[in-house]
Amino acid sequence: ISLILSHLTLSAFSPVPWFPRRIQDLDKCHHLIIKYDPSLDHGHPGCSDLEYSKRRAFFADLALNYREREVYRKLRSLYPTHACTQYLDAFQQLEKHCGYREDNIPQLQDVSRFLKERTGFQLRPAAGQLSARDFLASLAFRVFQCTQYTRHFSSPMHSPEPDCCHELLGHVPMLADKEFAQFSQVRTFPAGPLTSCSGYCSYSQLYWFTVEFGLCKQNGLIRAYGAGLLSSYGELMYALSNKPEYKPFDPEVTAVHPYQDQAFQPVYFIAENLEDAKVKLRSYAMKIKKPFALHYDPFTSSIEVLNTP
Ligand code: NLE
Ligand code: FE2
Repeated sequence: ISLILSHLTLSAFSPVPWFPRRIQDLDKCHHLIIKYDPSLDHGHPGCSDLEYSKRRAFFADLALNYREREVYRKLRSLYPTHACTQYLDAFQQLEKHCGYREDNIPQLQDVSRFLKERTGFQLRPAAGQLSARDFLASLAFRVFQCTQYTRHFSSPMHSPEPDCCHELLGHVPMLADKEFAQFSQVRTFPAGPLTSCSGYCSYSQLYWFTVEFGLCKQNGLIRAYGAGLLSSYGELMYALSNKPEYKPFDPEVTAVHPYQDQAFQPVYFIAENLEDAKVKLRSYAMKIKKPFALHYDPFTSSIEVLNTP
């Protein structure tokens, strides 16, 4: 009904009502007739069969999620002008070797194998959005915890929470870059999540304004390297539109800048380049007093505590 109404409203202003003109427009032709749905039609033979209804709902979800290709297609068209070169290089590799395609959602295990070979990062399925502490602690082991569900189909261009589009299109390509992988690992950040609350809090903010929403300069232009931007068509365009406020990336300032995760960011921090951001973070980390030092042993994948009192 809503589709018919919106067509009628539109046709009051324009002589030609909306109808699908390109095959991709069929993503918008998804309105259902539900009068024979088993949950509503009491004469339906499967009306009281819960298993049957569940199975139908499962397939209905699959059909609706078929629209995810819209997220991929739109973002991909923006990357050449909005994403940093590290991202573009890795994305090309992922399309070549890892099943990144409009009509395919790659398997976590295949992507994890790909990353492991390049930067030692591994993906691990998470049941949902994790606490900042658990999520950040995983990075110390070069393990990236990934959500498995997809965003609601009614809002493909922005999601306030992570979903598999965000992990696969936002984070994975950047994690395939050696330098960025180092940057993401907890050891390069101040104090690390395990040492003290103040260290932990500033770590969240630094992570948020770099790994999630960071911008950097490249050949005199501003480009995105933050995953929250690279997985949101709406915010990626907004972030490079000159409408938001921009500040130079400076760990001292960024670490105390409040952040919100409800809507587009009002402020973005611009790094001179990724190398510079890493160097600045390191020297900021050196200045923070830590009650003990940590050492990560890559051979045993374990963290050792050094110099305990
Ligand atoms: N806003 C991002 C997106 O739409 O993909 C997700 C951000 C998660 C921190
Ligand atoms: Fe994220």
